[in-house]
Amino acid sequence: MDRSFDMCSNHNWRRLSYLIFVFLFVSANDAAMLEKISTVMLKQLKIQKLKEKFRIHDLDHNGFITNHELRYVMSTTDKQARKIVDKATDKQVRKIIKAADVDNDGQISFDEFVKFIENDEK
Ligand SMILES: [Ca+2]
Ligand SMILES: [Ca+2]
Repeated sequence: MDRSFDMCSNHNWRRLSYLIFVFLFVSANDAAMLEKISTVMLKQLKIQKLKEKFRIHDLDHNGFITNHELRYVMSTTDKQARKIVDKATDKQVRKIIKAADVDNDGQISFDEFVKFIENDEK
């Protein structure tokens, strides 16, 4: 129930963004403006995607990913990750958390998650 509602609102969100994008695209007439709009839209879409990703990992939806949540999600969503996680020690999982954990509170907030993924993509 909860999940289907989420999917529905994501769908609406995408549709709305697309319509806004088309509207701005048509009404803007200089190249610099167009470029600016597409950059903003891309960034928003990216953040939306990251939010979905973050939510999958944040099992109790308290806004933070803990050691336990990361371990659990990694072991259930990805076969390859499961192999690694099965072998990984708590210490290794903590290492992943630590790599992303900027304020050292032992869990990953959304901001930390975004930064971590962005660094990963570079
Ligand atoms: Ca959590
Ligand atoms: Ca943190």
